[in-house]
Amino acid sequence: MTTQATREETTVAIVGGGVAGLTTAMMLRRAGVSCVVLERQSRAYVEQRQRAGLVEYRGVRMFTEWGLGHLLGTFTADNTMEVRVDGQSLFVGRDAHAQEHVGVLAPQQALVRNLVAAFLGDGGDLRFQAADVALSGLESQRPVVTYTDGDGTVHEISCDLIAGCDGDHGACRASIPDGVLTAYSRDYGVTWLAILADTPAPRYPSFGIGGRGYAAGFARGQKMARFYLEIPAGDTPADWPQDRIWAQLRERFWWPDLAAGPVTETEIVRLRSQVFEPMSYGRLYLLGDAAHVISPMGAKGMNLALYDAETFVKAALKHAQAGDDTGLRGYSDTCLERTWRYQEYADWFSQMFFTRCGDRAAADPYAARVARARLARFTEPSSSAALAWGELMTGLA
Ligand code: RFL
Repeated sequence: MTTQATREETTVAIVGGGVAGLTTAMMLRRAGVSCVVLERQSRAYVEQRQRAGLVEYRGVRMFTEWGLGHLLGTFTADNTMEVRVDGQSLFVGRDAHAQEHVGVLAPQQALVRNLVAAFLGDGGDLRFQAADVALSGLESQRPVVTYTDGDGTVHEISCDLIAGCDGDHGACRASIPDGVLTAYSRDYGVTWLAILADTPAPRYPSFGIGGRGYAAGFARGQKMARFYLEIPAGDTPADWPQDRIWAQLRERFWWPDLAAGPVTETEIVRLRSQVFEPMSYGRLYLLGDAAHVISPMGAKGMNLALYDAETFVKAALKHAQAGDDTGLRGYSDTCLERTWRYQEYADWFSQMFFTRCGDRAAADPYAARVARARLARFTEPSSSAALAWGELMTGLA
C-alpha cells in the first residue's frame, strides 16, 4: 500500500535554513509573502554550527533597512587589521572611511539562532529534519518540492518559486539538468586547520605571514576566537594536538605570549572558490553557497549569501505583488556581477598573502617584494589605496 502524500501550497518554498534561507524567509514574511522553509538538520544542529563571524557594513545597513538590525547584535567590529610580516606589524584599515563604516561581529550560529527565533516567533513556517527533499516541475508555473518529515509522512508543496539555499552539497543545484550550468573554480592548493578556541582573540583581526608560515586570528565573541593555520595537505586534526596548535600560532604571529585557551573545534578547510552560472533554472533560484563558494581568505561567503537573499526577495515581491517578472529574469546577472567582484577581492587577497608575501615567497623573491610593497601601500592612512581597501572591506565597492 502506498502512503498518500500530504499536499500543500505556498508562494515560495525555501530549501535550506542557513543564513541565506532564513534571511530570505524573514524578509518575505516582513513583506507578507507566504513561504515554507525546509531544513534537513535539527534546530539544535543549525544553531551551533560555527563558521563566519562578521557581517560587513553593507550587510548591517541592509538588515537595518529591513527592520532586522536587532538580529545582528551590537558587538561592532573594528576594520583595523594587523598583518605581521616576518614579525613586523603593519596596520590596514585605519583610514577614516574604513573606521566609519564598521560591520558587526555576528557569529554565524548566533545570527542563525536569532533568525530562527524571530521567524518562528512571528508565526513563520520552518520545518527541521526535512529528509529526502526533491524538486520537480522546475520549468512549469507551479513547481513542486517534496520531502519526508520525522514521522515518515511525505509532503508535496506546490509553489510559485523555489529558493535553493541548501549550500554547496544540497539538493537544489543537483536538480538542474546536466549541461545547463557552467562551473568556474579555483583551488589554491592551500589547506588550513580551522580552529575555534575559548580564549579572547587578538586585539585586531590578525595575520602572520612570512617565512614561518601562515596564521590568522579573529574574534568570534568576547572570549572566543577563530584561528587558521596553513598545514600540509593530507594532515588530519589528529596531527594537530593543542600544544602544537598554540606553539605554531605563537611562532607564526611572532607572539610568544599569545594567550592559549581550550581548543573546542578543529576542521580541515581546503582553500577553493567556485561559481556556477547562471544562478537560476526555470522557477528555481540558487542563493548563497548553493551558487558560489568563496575562498574563506576573503571572509565574504556569508555576506554574499545575505545579498543574494535581498536580491531574490525584491524580485519575488514584484512577482507576487504585481505579476512583474523582470526582477526574477535579472536575478542571476545581478547576483553574478556582485559575486565576481567579491571573487576578485578574495583571489587578490589570497594571491598576495600566500604565493607572494607568504612562505612560498622564496620561490619567487621578486614577486614577494612587489607584493610586500603593495601591502605597505594599503597601510598609508588616507591614501587612495587605503580607501580602496576600505571599500572592499566594508562591502561598499
Ligand atoms: P549554509 O550556511 O551552508 O546553509 C545551507 C543549509 O541548507 C541545509 N541543507 C539542506 N536542507 C534541506 N535539504 C537538503 N538537501 C539540504 N542540504 C543542505 C544545511 O543543513 C544548511 O542549514 O549556506 P548559506 O545559507 O548559503 O550560507 C553560506 C555561508 O554559510 C558560507 O558562505 C560561510 O559560512 C562561509 N564562511 C565565511 N563567510 C564569511 O562571510 N565570513 C567568514 O569569516 C567565513 N568563515 C566560512 C568561514 C566557511 C567555513 N567553512 C564552511 C569552510 C569559515 C569556515 C571554516
